[in-house]
Amino acid sequence: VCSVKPSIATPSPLSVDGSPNQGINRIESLTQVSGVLGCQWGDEGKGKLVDILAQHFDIVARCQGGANAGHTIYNAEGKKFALHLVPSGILNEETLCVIGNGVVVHLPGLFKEIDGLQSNGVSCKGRILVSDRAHLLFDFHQVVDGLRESELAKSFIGTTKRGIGPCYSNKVIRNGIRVSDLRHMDTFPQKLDLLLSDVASRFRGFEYGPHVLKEEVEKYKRFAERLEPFIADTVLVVNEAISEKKKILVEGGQATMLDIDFGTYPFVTSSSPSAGGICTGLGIAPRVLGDLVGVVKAYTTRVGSGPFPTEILGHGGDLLRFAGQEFGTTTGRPRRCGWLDIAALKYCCQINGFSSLNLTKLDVLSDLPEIQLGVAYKQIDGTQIKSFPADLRDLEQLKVEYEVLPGWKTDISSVRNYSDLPKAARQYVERIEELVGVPVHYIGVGPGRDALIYK
Ligand code: 2SA
Ligand code: GDP
Ligand code: MG
Repeated sequence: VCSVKPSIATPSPLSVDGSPNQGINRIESLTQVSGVLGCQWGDEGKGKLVDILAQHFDIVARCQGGANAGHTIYNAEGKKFALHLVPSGILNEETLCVIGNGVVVHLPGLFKEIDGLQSNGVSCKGRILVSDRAHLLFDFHQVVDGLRESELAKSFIGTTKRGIGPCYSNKVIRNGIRVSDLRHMDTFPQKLDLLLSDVASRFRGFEYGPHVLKEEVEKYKRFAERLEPFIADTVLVVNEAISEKKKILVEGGQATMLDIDFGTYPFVTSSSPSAGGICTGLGIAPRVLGDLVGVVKAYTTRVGSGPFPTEILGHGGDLLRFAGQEFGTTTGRPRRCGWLDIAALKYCCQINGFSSLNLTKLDVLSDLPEIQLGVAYKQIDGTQIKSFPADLRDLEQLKVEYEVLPGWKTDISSVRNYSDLPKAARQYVERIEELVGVPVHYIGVGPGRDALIYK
């Protein structure tokens, strides 16, 4: 299996003969408001593409999810950063990073992330804005996340235990606490007391009393002071930037197959990582949204429970996991691995209307003698299933029809031109394009910034 040592350069603006290269054309032709979204069950490598594209955008914005996300990127010196709440544009000094209203924000986590970035020489001052409408995710949400998972016993979801579901529950039930509430410390204790009392009455093991509230309120008074310079009406900021013709890149967390509506419910996250989540999570109009790039791994991974039709169990799955270093960026959990699932990818493209795809981690398949491609779903009686099943039982019972393609058995991690890829690798990419009907414009051949082929 080929090694995955990151290389360090950023994409060169000029090709060897001095003409602008394909990469810059691809990036510069992206629309004023563009987005990068996950096509599978997360960890497709969205962070890497966002970091690369961010060099050509004024703002990078997150619109949903929270610190459940784990986006791994490398700076120009090859130093690794794992981001959770801070958008992956942060390594580009000119980029403003926006945490939109649809994000759930755990302040201790955010501050820790900012401190970590600053101690590694990344300046965050004046470069991160947090929406005054975003909901605050408290430590107790994380505790509740764990308690709910324990209650579910064998049917646990496999959440990241970062409190995401419980925080969005409070938002939807309408007793959540928002960033703007930090400006009203007179009513803040009462709101927090209601939430904590509610948890204490629901979960017997949850200890709660006046001392706990007092401590938490004191902590949040300090947090409120520290957060103040970051707080903004990001709806206004983003819309004004759009009027001023600035370029905005939206960074999706998780992915469509984990979407609360379109994913494999209930084994999903609690937000909308699909196109619709961009408008509700940032407060921008659908008509300003332009290109959406779907990020899809050359195989499939999933962390947590739930249906996974093309999963490879046993040794084959272990091989892919180690070749691709498939371990959770946030929790370190081993990711389940399987073949690329075209039926799920088509469903995802239908929902999001991608203008192009970024096929990532093609290098990871380099040692395989042959590659399987899940091309369709069939019922047990052999009839083809036309749409992605909503029903978990249908998903568990279906059969996947596979095509077998030849492997290339060559290290491709230093290839930078599409025409230099081995024929079998090009065949694999082109078969995917043909089946899905969306062009692949970017191909990842390593984790580093320059390990990208523009097609
Ligand atoms: P949650 O915590 O409520 O959002 O979990 C619900 C489901 O969503 C999945 N989920 C993820 N899947 C892949 N990657 C995620 N981020 C981390 C990463 C995950 C990690 O980048 O590696 O470190 O484990 C992510 N976040 C949520 C989760 O596994 C549940 O299936
Ligand atoms: P995200 O959540 O979609 O941003 O993805 P993660 O960062 O959680 O996981 C993707 C992992 O794959 C990270 O460790 C990346 O550094 C790495 N990665 C991204 N693209 C490539 C690629 O093309 N090849 C290889 N080998 N690794 C990649
Ligand atoms: Mg991730």
